[in-house]
Amino acid sequence: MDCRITPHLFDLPKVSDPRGNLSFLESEGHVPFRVRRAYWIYDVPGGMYRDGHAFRTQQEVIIALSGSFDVVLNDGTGEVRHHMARSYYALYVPPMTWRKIDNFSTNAVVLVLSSTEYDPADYIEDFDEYLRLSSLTPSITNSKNCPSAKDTDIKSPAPLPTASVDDCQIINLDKHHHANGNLTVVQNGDPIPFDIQRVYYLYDIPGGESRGGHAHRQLRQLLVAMSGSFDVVLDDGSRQRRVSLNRPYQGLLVVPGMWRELENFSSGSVCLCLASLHYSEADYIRDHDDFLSQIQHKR
Ligand code: T46
Repeated sequence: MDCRITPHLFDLPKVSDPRGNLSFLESEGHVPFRVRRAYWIYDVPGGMYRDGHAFRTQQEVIIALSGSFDVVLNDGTGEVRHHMARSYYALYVPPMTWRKIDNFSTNAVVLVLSSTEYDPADYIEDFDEYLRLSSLTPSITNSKNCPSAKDTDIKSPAPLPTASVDDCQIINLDKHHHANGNLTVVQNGDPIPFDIQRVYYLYDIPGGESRGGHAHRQLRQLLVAMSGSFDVVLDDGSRQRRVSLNRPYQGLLVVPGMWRELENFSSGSVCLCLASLHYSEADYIRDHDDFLSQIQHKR
């Protein structure tokens, strides 16, 4: 694991699968800080740019979920351009780094994981001011940046809670309109009722594919169609409900104790999941009969 405090690209896990590929990042694991906020930029007209700025304290990790764009860093000695075009690598950007994003392809989607909640006072919008402040800022040691083990990891299976398909809600997320692309943000606890411990996404999905038949014992998730569309079929053991997702500013909150299948993926779709726990196979029930018998046992 690379813990440098300098900006750097790093590889993400890529689980290759004929049903579509999957990559994931864990807070204070692959992401070398505690994730407090995730936001995504989409509907950017091809060729457009987002203005440059630096953050006083915010660290971030930037990923191309779809399409491509360039992240351009400038510490005052010249520009360093990172072309972001693959969903299985990410760019770490430390605080006090001037960065802009440009050269958006059509249908590009940027995912940013941030170490801070939104705070306009953290922005430095003027490049000369940035240069002045960065000359005064002492260099940061890398030790506090290194990942540590999380006590949210599941060690042994928890009992399966009972839930209703009606407990899974559609959450309409804010859409910040901008001529250079729209932006949607989710912070820990707002509007999701959990902290983001893990982010994973499904991509390169052949049109018409299905995946995901299982239930979780404790995991809470927000599923978002970052691109394209798909259906989520929820099953609480008594009733089924089908929810179609097709907007990057709409999420489906899936509660524990719910069997779910993802179906009817459109070509080019990308499914983002913000998850309340690190990955643990102990949290899965992957056999439907086993799920039904555990649910019926409780009713
Ligand atoms: C869900 C649906 C919608 C990891 O190592 N870390 C992770 O964070 C994830 C999500 C997966 N993996 C490994 C475990 C498997 O070896 O990636 C492989 C594929 O995962 P899985 O078979 O669980 O993929 P899906 O599409 O059936 O389910 C996934 C999520 O696991 C699940 O939580 O709700 O997407």
